[in-house]
Amino acid sequence: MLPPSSYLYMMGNFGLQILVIVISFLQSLGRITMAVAVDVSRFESITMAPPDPILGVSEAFRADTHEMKLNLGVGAYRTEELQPYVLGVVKKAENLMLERGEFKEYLPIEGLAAFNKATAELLLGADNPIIKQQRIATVQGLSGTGSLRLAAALIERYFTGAKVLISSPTWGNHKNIFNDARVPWSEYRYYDPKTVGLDFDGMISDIKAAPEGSFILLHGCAHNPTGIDPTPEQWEAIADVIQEKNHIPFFDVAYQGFASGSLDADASSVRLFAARGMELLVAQSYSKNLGLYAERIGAINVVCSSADAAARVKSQLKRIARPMYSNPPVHGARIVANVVGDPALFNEWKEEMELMAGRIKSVRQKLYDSICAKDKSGKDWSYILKQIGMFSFTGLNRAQSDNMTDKWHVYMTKDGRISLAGLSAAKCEYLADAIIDSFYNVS
Ligand code: PGU
Repeated sequence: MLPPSSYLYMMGNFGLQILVIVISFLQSLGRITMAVAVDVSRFESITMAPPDPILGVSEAFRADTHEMKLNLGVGAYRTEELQPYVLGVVKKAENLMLERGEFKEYLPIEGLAAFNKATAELLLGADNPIIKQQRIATVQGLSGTGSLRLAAALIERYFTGAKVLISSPTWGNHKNIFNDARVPWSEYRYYDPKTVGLDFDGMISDIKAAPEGSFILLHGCAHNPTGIDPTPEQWEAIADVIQEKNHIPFFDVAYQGFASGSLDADASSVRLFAARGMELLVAQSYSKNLGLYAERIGAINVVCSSADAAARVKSQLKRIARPMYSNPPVHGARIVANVVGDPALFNEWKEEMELMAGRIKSVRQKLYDSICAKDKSGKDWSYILKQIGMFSFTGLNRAQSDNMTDKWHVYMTKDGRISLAGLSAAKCEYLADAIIDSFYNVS
């Protein structure tokens, strides 16, 4: 038998025309569908992305069925029963919203006015002259991450080529944010493994050595992942060198209230810089302190030297936000505005925050006591107590952290960070055993 193409050849041009007419006729009757076989995906060149170093830990935890498993990966507050916690004031604020029958129409691009007012006041203090002088541009963002991303886009657009200096180490997503925004970054020394403390001299000299006009990313309080913050005197010296070098401070405030239990004390670093008349950027998040993780509520604030500059900066932040996500969600913004704007709810929030911060401090103490009681080697574990906020930077290396997960079912990030917010008093002894085993038996 000849191949079909030979018959077509033999039919000649005329035969081909007849064939085309017949196919067209059958197609018009719907009898023939022309299918193109797809056996190679158009997305073939896309490789599998690695799991996220922090959020990927929760996925692995969920897949583990061991009864002693413990999720100390993500920085999310849990109760003593290790259950997620919705704050009482959040429930009250949500009830208020239902009673008022509030609408769901679009917010303006810059977000809810009452939220923007409340968040700037919470950051700087309600009676700060900067607010009265309208020198602050505040735009509601998609929580801390989205707010940082807006600021990164502003830097890329108006300070092209300027570098952002980030601490070594830092929250893992900082690098992704600046990479995706095409903002060059480099690191300044921060953590000293020898003292398990701050490498203050290294930090100062790296900030000094950066090209003039760089952005210096600082953790407002409760440094993530180390839990090590500069002292008030060290903050002054950091401000000195930043001013000297004409750098622009860029604060990431994701834990206001969680470091000390006090909202004002935890904002003191930002306020110190602002009081010097410096221009600065501040990204805020309400994920931790109000437990609004999934509501994605936060803000980007730019403190400027004049009201006029602040108005222009705000207009450009809005211009950046519009094609990214158009305008932000309203629910979390109303919760924050209701809580901060109502004196009774505001006080209740402070009490709940003290409670959360207190529970973390007490498991920190219990973990330290348990380790000291079990470890007879004389090793100094006191850094666990000195660190503040949600995390403890254990100093465990990658192999030791793997042992924590593979042998003990303790899920944590591979940099040796554990979230004490996910630890209960009941599990401290177990965690102490896991840490001691990993520290001494894995190199
Ligand atoms: N900045 C710092 C220093 C943070 O630790 C976090 C959250 C954020 C910003 C962003 O928080 P938003 O949720 O966008 O408001 N870090 C947590 C949460 C998990 C994550 O990586 O997003 C953590 O466990 O480090």
